[in-house]
Amino acid sequence: MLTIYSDDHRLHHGAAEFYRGRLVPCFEMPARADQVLDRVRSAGLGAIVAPDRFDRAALTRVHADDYVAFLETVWDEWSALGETGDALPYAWPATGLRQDVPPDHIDGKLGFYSIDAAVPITAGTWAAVRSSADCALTGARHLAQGGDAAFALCRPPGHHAGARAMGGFCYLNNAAIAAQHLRDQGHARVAVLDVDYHHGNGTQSIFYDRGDVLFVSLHGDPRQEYPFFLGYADERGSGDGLGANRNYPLPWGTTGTQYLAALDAAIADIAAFAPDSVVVSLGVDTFVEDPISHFKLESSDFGAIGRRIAALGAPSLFVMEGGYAVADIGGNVAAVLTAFKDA
Ligand code: SP5
Ligand code: ZN
Repeated sequence: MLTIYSDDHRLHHGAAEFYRGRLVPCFEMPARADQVLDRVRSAGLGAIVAPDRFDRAALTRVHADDYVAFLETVWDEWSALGETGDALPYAWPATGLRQDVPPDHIDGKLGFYSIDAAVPITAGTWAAVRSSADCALTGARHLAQGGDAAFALCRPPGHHAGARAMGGFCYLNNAAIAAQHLRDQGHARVAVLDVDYHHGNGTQSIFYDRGDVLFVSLHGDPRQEYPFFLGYADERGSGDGLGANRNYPLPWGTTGTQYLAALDAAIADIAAFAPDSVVVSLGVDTFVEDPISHFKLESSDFGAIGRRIAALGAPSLFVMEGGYAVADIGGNVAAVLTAFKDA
C-alpha cells in the first residue's frame, strides 16, 4: 500500500479552540501526524512518497471558488489588522440572518465561511491545508491509474469542511476532493465510508444531491455529539442522490462489538452500490482513550475495520481524519491498514 505524506502539515499548528466558554489548547496538533507516520513506517506497509502538486481547479470541483479565495487570503487580511495570534471566527450567519452576502470585513468573512470556532488560521495554515489536499489527490491518482490501495496521511483533516465552510479542525475536504477526482478520472461510482467518530457533515453535504457518490457514515449520535446539526438516520439524500446517503448514529459508550455490527450494515450498503472505488475517511477517535470522544473501541478492534473494508474487494483510498489520543493513534491506524493489506 502506497502512503502519501508531507512535512508541510507542521506549518499548521493552532494555539487554541473555543470550548465551553474558554479557549482550550488545540487537540488537533502536529504530533498526531508524526505519530501516525512513525507507526506506518515501522509496520512496513510499503513506499512512503511526497504528494504531487495539483491545480487549484481540483479543489474547486467540490469547494466554492470564493471559499478557496478566502482560505488563500485570510491570513494576510487578518495580519493586516495588526493581529499576531491565530484568526478565529466569532459571529455566524445562523437562523434568521442573511446567508447570501459575504461581508467585506475579515471578522465577518471568518464567520461566513465557518460552522464553529475550532478552526484556527495561522500563517502556515493554507500551505499545510493545500498540501494535505494534495496527499489525498495523489492517493486518488494512484487508484485512478490502477493502484489497489493508498493511505493519504492528511493533516489537517477534512470531513467537516463543506463546499463553502471550514469547521471542526477541517478546511478543505480531502476525502471529497479525492472522491471527485476519482469520478473525473473515470470511476463512475465512488463510495465514501466515514469511520471517524464524528459525523462527516461536510462530505455528506457536498454529495447529498448526487447519486454517483455514496456517502455512508458511522458516528456519535448528533443528539449528543458534535457536529449536532447533521448526521441523523433520516438523512437519505435528495433528488438524484436519494438513497445515496446513509447515517449510522451510535450512542456514547458504543463498544467494539456494537460498532462492528453497525459497520457490517454499512459495508452491505456499499457492496449493494457496487462502487468502482472506496474512499475511507479514517478517523481513529472511536478509540476508548480518545480525549474528546465517547466510544469504547479497543486497539484490538481496529484490525476488524480494515478486514471488513478489504472484503469489499474494491480499490481503496484511506484518508486520515481524526484521532486525538496521540500516543495510540499511530498504532490504531496501522492496525486498520495492516489488516486491510493482509486480508
Ligand atoms: C476531524 C475531527 O475529528 N474533528 C473533530 C471536531 C470536534 N470539535 C468539537 C469537539 C469539542 C471537544 N472538546 C474537548 C473536550 C475535552 N474534555
Ligand atoms: Zn472526529
